Amino acid sequence: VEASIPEPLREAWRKYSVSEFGNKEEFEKELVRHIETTLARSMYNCDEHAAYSGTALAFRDRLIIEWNKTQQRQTFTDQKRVYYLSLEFLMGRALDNAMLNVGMKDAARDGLHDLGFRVEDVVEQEHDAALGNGGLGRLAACFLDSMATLNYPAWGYGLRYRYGIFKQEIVNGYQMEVPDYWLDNNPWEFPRHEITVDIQFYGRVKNYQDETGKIAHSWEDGEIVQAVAYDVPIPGYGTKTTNNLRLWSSKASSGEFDFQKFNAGDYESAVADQQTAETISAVLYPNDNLERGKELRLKQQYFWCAASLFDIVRRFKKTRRAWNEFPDQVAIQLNDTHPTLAIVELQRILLDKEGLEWDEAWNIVTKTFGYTNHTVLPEALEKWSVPLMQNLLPRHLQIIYDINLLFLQSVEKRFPQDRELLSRVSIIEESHPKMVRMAYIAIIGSHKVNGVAELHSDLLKTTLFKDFVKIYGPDRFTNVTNGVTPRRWLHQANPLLSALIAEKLGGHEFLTDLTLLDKLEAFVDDKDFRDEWAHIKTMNKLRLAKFIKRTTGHAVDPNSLFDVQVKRIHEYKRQQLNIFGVIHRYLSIKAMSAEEKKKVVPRVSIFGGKAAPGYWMAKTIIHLINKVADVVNKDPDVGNLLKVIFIEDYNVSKAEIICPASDISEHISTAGTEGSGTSNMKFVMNGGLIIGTCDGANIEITREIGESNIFLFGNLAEDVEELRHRHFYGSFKLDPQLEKVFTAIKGNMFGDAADFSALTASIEEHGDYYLVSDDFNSYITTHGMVDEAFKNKEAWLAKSITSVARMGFFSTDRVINEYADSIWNVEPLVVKD
Ligand code: GPK
Repeated sequence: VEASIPEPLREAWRKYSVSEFGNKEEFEKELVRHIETTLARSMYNCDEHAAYSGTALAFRDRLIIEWNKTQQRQTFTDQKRVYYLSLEFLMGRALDNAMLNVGMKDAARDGLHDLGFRVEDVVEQEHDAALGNGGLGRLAACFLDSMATLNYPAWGYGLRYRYGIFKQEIVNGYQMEVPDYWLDNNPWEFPRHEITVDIQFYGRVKNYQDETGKIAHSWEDGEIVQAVAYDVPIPGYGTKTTNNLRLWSSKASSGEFDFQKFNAGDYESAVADQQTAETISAVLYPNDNLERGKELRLKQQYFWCAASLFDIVRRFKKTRRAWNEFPDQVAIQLNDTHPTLAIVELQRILLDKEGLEWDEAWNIVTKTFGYTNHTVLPEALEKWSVPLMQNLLPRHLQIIYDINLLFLQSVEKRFPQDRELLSRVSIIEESHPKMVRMAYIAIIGSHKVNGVAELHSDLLKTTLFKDFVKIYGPDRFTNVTNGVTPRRWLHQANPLLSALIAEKLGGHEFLTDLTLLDKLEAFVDDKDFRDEWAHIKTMNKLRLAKFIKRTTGHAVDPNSLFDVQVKRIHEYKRQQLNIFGVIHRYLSIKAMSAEEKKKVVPRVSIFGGKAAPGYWMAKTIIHLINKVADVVNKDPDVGNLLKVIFIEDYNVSKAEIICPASDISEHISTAGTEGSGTSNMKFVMNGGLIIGTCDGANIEITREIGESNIFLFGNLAEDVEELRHRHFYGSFKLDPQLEKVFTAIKGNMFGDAADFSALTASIEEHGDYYLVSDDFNSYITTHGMVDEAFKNKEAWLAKSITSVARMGFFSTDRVINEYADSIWNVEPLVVKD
């Protein structure tokens, strides 16, 4: 059915086409209309949450109008589009971001004020959209913001989880997980019940001869689950472009399949099948940097890849172009290996559905895909068991075997007689059971593979993917160093600083060209400017102090040095090193005379982050932090010289309060383990200094801001292997300062020592894989330098201002332009009004 209205009838449409509110009064009118009709409330019955819903609905109307125009424009110009496939989009709240990106926050503030509300309180009513674990998911969210802001025709594709990342509660010092049911009254999604895709699982492959006598394959029987599209508008900053994030939700197929059971009177079992289907998009797997090979996870991956590919191919086919033009119209970026099946699925569609020859199809596939790797940690590399895949996706496994065969034959031709090489690069690992190595499919099926910071990309080339560099040459591998969006992480999170910078630079252009920050260096010695800078930091510390008081009951002094480590809890990120350092500091203070104590720089050590529910060591670290906090915070010998705070349920909206409030933040992973890190960038952008190892993007941050503006410590990546080897085959000697810390723990200073024995043993007895002991001395010494530096307020301020001025490189706008030029080959769609 043609859904487009014929030209003679379009006059009426044009006449009544909705328009956007453009000022305070029009906003108020829309707000009241939504509250009184959509929400069925009134001025006698309007709390902050209703004010939030009304405001969100008013803004969502604006977004969807621009969304429609953007989509029409993109369809009309028909240029190449980017599709960003990510299992995680850690969006956080949308309202404040929408107000700022659309440029109507002042109108909303004034309008809400007229009606009896404060915009800050209204914005806080929103539940975070937490469809991600950590850095990988937040990077995808920053990318969406930059792609829209830069006017790239770009869509995100993900899953609409009913439960996002769990909510963390701390009970008696232990992490407890509570489900995050977030979908009720979510104004930001538009269900598209008319956009559905049937997704097949299980079944078998039938081989047959087609008309030409060629052997063809079809995938038959099995089960069908339906994918339903939900669209989330993504507004760019200062542009009309509003892109789309399409999230798929699973539902039982309404095909004849199920009706058989209903008709047979088997109502209960039919409903049970329905629930099974809905389980696919029910929950985000809460692991970060870890893969666990669960069947449901593989189902999620295929469900999402197949629905997205169907959608992309459907859109392409409407243009009636020849298949070889597909890569000129479509670029698909794989956010980690999670969407690797998309490669196999496109090959299947082209072969089995569209009848292309293998080589022609494979050529299209490899030109279309790019793959981003985010970690070198072996436990994060995805492998799926062959029997599992055989059962769930029999045709895909066949295609994987064919890809592998052709690939190995080409390797064999170039490197004859190197059987070792062949078995090393085979997609199939010859273990029991055999395993499919997803990263290898992603490399072989893409034209570019990138890491996320220079060191990380170098390590990929020299270690994990070394053989592939030999086979394909170095050009297939590249680096695109991560960034963050300055709209959310400077403008939205730190309105005071953003306003001060705008005042000095004569406007907010720096938000879309972050390199303009370099103009701030001219003001480093300007007394008034410095005072204001310092004042803003204090205000932001006060805001955090209030938040801490409200949520933990602890009073912290904003004149103290705020030392922050917020990120997922992981042994490689080494929160244990931090808390051992805190214990060391505590013991030192307790041993001081009253006179000595006067010289101590008061500190607040702030922690936040979730542990994967099954990651015992990470949970033990959380437990230790909370137990240390209990003891330290009520010790009168210490008073305000040291406070330890664990912020529960760290998430995006809390990060927006925390990042602007740090004096120093910690990015202290074992050298060579952190892909990039992105919170390091957020903290420096907000005028905080950092202490860190020579790892991930810390190295490039140092290069940009200068060595004198960062506190680096610890062993280098190139020495890690040798050190680990020595721990095992030489003798292990615990660092003497760390030994004092362990003695305190073992003396039950922080509760039952048995609770922490696994943690101390991993270092003393099991080889200290993360080099906590090796780096401890350097870490403690460097914190001493931080204290000394903090005493010199003027010098500290100069470092803070200089660092911000030099952070221009770390905007995701730069990152997206690099992807667009070197991987996607797409151009922005410039909009004329
Ligand atoms: C990497 F492999 C993974 C993963 O499963 N989850 C995740 O958040 C992170 N990451 C890296 O650990 C960070 O270093 C990096 O900055 C981030 O991805 C974005 O690239």
